[in-house]
Amino acid sequence: MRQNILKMLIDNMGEFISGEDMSDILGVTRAAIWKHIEILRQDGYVIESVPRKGYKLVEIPDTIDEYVIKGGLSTKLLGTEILSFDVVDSTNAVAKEKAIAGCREGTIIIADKQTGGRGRMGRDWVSPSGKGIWMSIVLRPSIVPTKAPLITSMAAVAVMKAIQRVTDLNVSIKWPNDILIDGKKVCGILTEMQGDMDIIHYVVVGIGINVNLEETDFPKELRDKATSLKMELGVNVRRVDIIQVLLKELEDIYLDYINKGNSNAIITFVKENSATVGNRICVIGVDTSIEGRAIDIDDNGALVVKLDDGQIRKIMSGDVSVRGVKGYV
Ligand code: BT5
Repeated sequence: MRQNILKMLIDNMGEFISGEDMSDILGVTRAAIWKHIEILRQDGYVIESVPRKGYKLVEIPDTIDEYVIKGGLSTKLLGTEILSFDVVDSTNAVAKEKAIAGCREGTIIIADKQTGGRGRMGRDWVSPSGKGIWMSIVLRPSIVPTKAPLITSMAAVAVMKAIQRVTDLNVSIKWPNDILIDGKKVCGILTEMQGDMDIIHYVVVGIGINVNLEETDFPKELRDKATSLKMELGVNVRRVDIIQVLLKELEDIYLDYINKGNSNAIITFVKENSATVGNRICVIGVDTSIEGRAIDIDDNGALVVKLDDGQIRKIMSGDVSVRGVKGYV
């Protein structure tokens, strides 16, 4: 019921709706409406009430909460189920448990803080409370595992579009899983997959976005490599706004690909906004490392590199350093 009341308030944000209309439409007493409004106020919603006019939603809190996120969400698949936590070890770890237990596609695990946030190859991911988006999405795409890198690209495109739409900041994608502002990392994506040779059982897409972190939230060794939206803009950004736009963007891109099987739009976008393609790079893989020029991204989302001796290599994953003014960064 609270979700329905909230939806009505959000749909009419800034305007009054009478308690009588709400109780007629929702089929509950005006006293019940009032009780739910009180609880919403305790949760941080600013709701004005004026006799004979009704209730007016003035401000939505920026809490990581299922009700708040669902409040303005216009997706059909992503976020139908949202599990929100104050603290977890890693949202990817929780998402994997849920995926194995059979949760539905599109389930979101999101936390205000992670105590064991992870990057690739077990690296740490800084995830303090109240300042970032630490979120994992469970997908069950019917695609072959070789296409899995595309899922990371889809997430990168969605993050980039959401940041641009909400903040107007200039962002770029560093293949395969970083979003940069002015060469500094503002978002990392950790895609983990479970499947057989020819079928994917589930994919967990973990997205970490530094929204309102301050320089002092990062350990010293990261301060010249990492940034946040707030550090770039000088003002706080609402996490919930980014989450809602991001989920809608990702859903549109994902469903379009699943329905049509065509990755052109995704790849073109990644290439056009790439901090990698066209540059001299160094890729450190699990057991090899190569240097050359990144020349393309193929249909599966793999990076195409031209080595100095003219050989062409396709890289599915790895750590890429892009040659910049300070050497490779
Ligand atoms: C990544 O790994 O960039 C993937 C990060 C994914 C984080 C999300 S948060 C939600 C979900 N749950 C999880 O547990 N993880 C996912 P990688 O490319 O390996 O980069 C990791 C490196 O980035 C670290 O070794 C640091 O150098 C740097 N780093 C750590 N925390 C950072 C932060 N908050 N912002 C920018 N850089 C960071």
